[in-house]
Amino acid sequence: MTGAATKTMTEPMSTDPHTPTAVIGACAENLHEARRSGRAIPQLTATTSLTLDDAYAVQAAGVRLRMSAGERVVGAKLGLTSKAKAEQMGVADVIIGVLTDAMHVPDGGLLDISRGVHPRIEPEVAFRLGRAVDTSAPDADLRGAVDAVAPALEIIDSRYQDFRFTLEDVVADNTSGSHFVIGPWTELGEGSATQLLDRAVEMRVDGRVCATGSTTDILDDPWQALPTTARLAARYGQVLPAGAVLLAGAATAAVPLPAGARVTAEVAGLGTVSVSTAPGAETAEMTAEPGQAHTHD
Ligand code: 0L1
Ligand code: MG
Repeated sequence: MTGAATKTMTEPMSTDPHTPTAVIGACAENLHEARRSGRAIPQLTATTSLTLDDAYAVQAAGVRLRMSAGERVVGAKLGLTSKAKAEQMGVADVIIGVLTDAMHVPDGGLLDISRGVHPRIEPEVAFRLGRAVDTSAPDADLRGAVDAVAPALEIIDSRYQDFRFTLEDVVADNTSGSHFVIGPWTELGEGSATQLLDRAVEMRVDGRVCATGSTTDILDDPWQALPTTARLAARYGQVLPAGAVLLAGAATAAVPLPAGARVTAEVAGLGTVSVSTAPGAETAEMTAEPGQAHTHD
C-alpha cells in the first residue's frame, strides 16, 4: 500500500455526543480488549444508551487506542452499502469505518484468524486516492482524487457475541472491520477501469464458489462510494491522506472464514485478489458452513 497517514483521526466534528466522555472511553476500551483477546462481549447498547454520534465517538476513541499502540490510519471503509444489508438492518444510510496499516494483509498473503471472534469475508471494490483530500468539506472532490481501482477482500469480525448488534453497536465497533486485502491496482485511464457498473463478482473458498454478485450491488454504482465517503468523513472527522484506500462496500453477503482455507475473489475486468488463512483451531463460532450469511438485531 502506498502512502501513510500523517495526521491523526480527529474527534467527530459537527456532532453532539450526549454520553459522558468517560463512558465513551470505557466502551472503546471494552471493544479494544475484545478485539485483542478474541473474546466477544455483549452489545454495548444492552447496558448503555448510545446515539449514532456517540457510536462514532466510541469508534474514534478506539482508533486512538490503536494509534497509541503504533498503528497508522491508511484509509476508510463503507458498510451496509447493499440494499439487502441496509434493509436487513432497517437503516437508510451507510456507515463508515477506519482502516489502519495493521489491518492490511498483502494480496496472496497469510492471515492468522486464531485471535478472531467469528471472522467472515466479503468481496469488494477498492479505490486509491492519488492525493490527500481535505475532508472537512462534505462535498470534497474525492472522485477527482482517485487514481486507481482494485478488487478487494474485506474480513469483517464483530466483537459482539453471536455477531448480533444494533446500528450504534456496529458503528462503535469500527463497522466490524478486521482486515483487508487489495488486489492489483488498475490505474485510471487503463482500459475501462472507470466503468464499474455490472461487473460480475465471484468469491471462492478453496476453489468452491461461495458467493456471487455484481458491482451494481455496491450503492448501485461503486463510484457512489466517493461522495458518500466525503459526506461521512466530513461529519465524523476522518482523514484521507494521499495513497489512502477506500473500501466501497460488499458485492455479496459475507461468508464465514475458516482456518486453513484459501479465498479468492474475482471482479470481472479488474482481476483477482486472494488470501489464505493459517491452519489451526477454528475460532469458537466458526462451525457454520461457508456460505451462511450472518444476522443482525
Ligand atoms: O463492511 C460491512 O459492510 C460490514 C458493516 C457492518 C455490518 C456487518 O457486520 O455486516
Ligand atoms: Mg465491507
